[in-house]
Amino acid sequence: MIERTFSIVKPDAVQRNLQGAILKMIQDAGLKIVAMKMIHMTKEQAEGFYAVHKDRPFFDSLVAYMCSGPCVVSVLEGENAIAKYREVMGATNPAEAAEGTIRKTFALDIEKNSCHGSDAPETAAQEIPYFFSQLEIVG
Ligand code: RTP
Ligand code: MG
Repeated sequence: MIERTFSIVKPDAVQRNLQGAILKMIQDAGLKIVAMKMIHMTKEQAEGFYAVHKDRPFFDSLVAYMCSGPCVVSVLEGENAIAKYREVMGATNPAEAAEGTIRKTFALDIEKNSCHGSDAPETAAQEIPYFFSQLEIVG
């Protein structure tokens, strides 16, 4: 089944000039980039994006981090893209991430973990239009 998922190369990775290396890992896994841009999130955008976590103790820190510098947001397409990209990213905590994953290779800690990927079809369906209009996604 061909799916689309939403991806963020997070500020810690862009700040270290790793967006090319991370996008290469994504592409090497067979995922196709069908939309992409750089953004510097406002506090309101980050709060809205991570609203599901608003009652978590790490919420304020997470929002501040996501606004701390630019990100690369993209839409990825491919066979089982959602699960496949979660696999390429590795576990949230880099200490628990498998060898060869983005987070094992590049993440700094459980918060500054270099990438985001949608966790389910319903999440992807919300997250993609949060940052991209239909016109910005190529066929
Ligand atoms: P993401 O949503 O960014 O793809 O990451 P995820 O599903 O693997 O992790 P999630 O539980 O949704 O958490 C969202 C992001 O919040 C930060 N976080 N900090 N300090 C902490 O204990 C903690 N836990 C999570 C991470 O940046 C995580 O990716
Ligand atoms: Mg998540």
